[in-house]
Amino acid sequence: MTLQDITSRFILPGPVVYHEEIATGLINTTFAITCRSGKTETRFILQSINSAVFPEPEKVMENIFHVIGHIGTRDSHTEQLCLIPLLDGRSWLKLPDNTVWRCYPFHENTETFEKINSPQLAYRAAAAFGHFQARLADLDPSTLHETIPKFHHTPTYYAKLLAAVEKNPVERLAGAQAEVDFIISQKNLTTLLTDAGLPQRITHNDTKISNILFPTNPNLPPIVIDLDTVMPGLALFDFGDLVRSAASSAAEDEQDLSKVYVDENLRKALTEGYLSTAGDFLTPEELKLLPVAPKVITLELASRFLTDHLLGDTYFKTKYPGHNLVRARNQLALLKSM
Ligand code: GN1
Ligand code: MG
Repeated sequence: MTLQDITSRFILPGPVVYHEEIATGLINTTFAITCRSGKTETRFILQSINSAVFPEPEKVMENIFHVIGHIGTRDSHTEQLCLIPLLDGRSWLKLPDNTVWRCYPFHENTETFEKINSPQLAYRAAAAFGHFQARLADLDPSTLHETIPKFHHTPTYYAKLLAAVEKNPVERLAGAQAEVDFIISQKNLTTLLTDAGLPQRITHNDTKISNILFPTNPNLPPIVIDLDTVMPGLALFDFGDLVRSAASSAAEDEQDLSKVYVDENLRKALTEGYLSTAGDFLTPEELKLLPVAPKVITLELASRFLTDHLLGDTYFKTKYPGHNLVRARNQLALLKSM
């Protein structure tokens, strides 16, 4: 099936005259497509869901549809989040091979960042993620599917790393032993969030800084994107992952580890921004564990990248050999600075 066959199923303003791949995400395949109608050109995001990562992609779409609908009843800014319907009235296209495609409006005049260095942007991003959680606080978490079981269950990732070490299927262990040993030395961190009896909420679960669109007009609120992992979770997973990605002084795959450390000004701004919108619903137990959450999630990501390296790079997209090992080392450098 060609891209043209796929786009012809959606209600778009005209034929697609141009497309380009956006290769920043680590999981899905994403295109920016341009449709022409008369003299007007309009861009859209067309994306297929990685069914190796999300074995039931339609459940991902049901979650997104449900969450967008719920937010729509509470917030007038719903143009921020919407799905372009298909000609048959559905909201996503399922192909016989289990591939699912969806189409979103392209938000023009916005920017994304792999890293930021502005406390103002950090504050705004964190407030947007907190606001996202707040708007879903009255939706029963059990109404959403757990599309990737135990997605932020850090002890499970720790166990998966040990299994990969044991198996060493592509014989990369020797080059990664120091990183494995360091993660093992941090085992006590793995259970701090999951075993604390914190309340289940609906969370975003992928709050990295590149999943926020910043309008170039600073008076407009940032837009939370990539709702694929919206599902039941802990509020602190989102906060921890946000600090992990947005308070880092360098991109997630910076190789010069002397450049990788947590920027305390950014961390402070993220904490204040998050509490400005989430402070009202967080429990005292959640507030108590807030400072440690970034460490747990950074260790989790280091474990995930290292496991994928040891298993031969089957999960995260890589751009060069050893990319996942670079990411793991980067995350461990970040962890050590926290
Ligand atoms: C993946 O697809 P993307 O790039 O938004 C991953 C996240 C990781 C992130 C690390 C479904 O997110 O959990 O934190 O890479 N998503 C999934 O960059 O595994
Ligand atoms: Mg994602």
